[in-house]
Amino acid sequence: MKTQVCIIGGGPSGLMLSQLLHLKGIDTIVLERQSREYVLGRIRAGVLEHGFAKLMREAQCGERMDREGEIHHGFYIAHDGRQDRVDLHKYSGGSSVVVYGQTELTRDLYEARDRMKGVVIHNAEDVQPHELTSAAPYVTYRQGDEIVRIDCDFIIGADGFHGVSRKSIPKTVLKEYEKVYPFGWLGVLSRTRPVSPELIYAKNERGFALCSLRSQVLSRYYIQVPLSDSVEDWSDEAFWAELKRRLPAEVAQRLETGPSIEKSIAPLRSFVAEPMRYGNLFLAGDAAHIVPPTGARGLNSAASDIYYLYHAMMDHYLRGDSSGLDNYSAKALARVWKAQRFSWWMTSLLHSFPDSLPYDQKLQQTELEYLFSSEKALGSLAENYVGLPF
Ligand code: RFL
Ligand code: PHB
Repeated sequence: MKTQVCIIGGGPSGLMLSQLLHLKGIDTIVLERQSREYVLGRIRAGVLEHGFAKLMREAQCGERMDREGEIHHGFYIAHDGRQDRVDLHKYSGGSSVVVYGQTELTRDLYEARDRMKGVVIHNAEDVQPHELTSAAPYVTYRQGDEIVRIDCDFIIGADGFHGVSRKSIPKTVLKEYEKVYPFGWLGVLSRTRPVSPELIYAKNERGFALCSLRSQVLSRYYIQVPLSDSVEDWSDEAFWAELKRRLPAEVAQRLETGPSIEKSIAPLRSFVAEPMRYGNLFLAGDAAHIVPPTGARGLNSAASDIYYLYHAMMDHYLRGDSSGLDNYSAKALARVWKAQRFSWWMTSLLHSFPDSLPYDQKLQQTELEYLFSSEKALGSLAENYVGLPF
């Protein structure tokens, strides 16, 4: 087979780039290791910044998001027996975020790819990029007993944190920066009415908790748990009881509980790989960088990578200008590190750290007091949460 751009990974990054390039007449093939049902079964992001929403519209995939997604102008931080609201609209100069699940957005992208007869190959096993520094790179994969070869101009590694693309860059070239947190988030999805119309991030000495939602009938809740815990350790009853303990009493009182329809633990990690280009391989999204979910930045950092790559590919194919491809890594990393900083800050602010000193706890408390006493500090939080410009 032959294509212009071979994309490894059929998550939001890979599908979005494929769709955008297709609309500009640039040919792509997407290789996804899992089945479509498996990809759509993963429950991940819920909060999208406007930059991401804009890209969905540009990809002609924004119709359902605009109809069913909720615009949120603020969220709450519960701490020290109080609930303070962060007015995103006021402090970010009129911006907001969209609450729309990653599952739904991925479904919309798959539907658009189908509608336009885009090639997305599922259950592609042993995907391997080759000849990355040559002018004729190619990708191989196995389907049953058959090895298939795809010749292309460029390979995009959009295969998430555990993918093969980043690993195919020589260790002498790649520098990895990593911080692993000593806890994870246990998440529960339930068909219950959300406890609050806006998200509540709760700091509690028992650990962090988050009340989020997917719609007015679908709630998403998280609690911080030690890394040694597994999903089997947490019955639904135990989860709801612990969540209630970490929320302000009046919120806990009105919390509607019900059976979980999904329950999983995500370990918290920060990670960046540099550079994001090696020869004709370009990394995008979680393949190159991971943030702890506290600042809702993961998918949104992927969006800026895709935006830069999309424009760089257009310049290359439609105008013969490759400067965007040459500058991609530096440009993408500049924004990636700002998302890293913000996610680290919000994680440090709201979680309980097992080895923290009384001194650290005092600083955490002071940071929160400062935040809600300073319009400038709130402005900084708001501009990062709604998304820095691409
Ligand atoms: P994905 O979604 O991991 O997709 C990569 C795809 O590549 C496939 N793959 C391979 N395909 C072929 N060959 C191989 N060798 C392959 N290896 C892997 C995988 O099957 C998969 O389909 O990466 P992508 O597209 O870059 O998207 C990134 C986002 O998924 C991620 O950043 C967000 O989910 C992070 N995140 C959040 N981001 C936000 O912006 N807002 C949020 O509110 C938010 N909440 C979250 C989150 C992530 C979470 N978890 C579980 C880590 C909440 C949670 C709990
Ligand atoms: C979610 O709804 O899954 C969600 C929302 C906000 C976050 C992280 C996850 O910061």
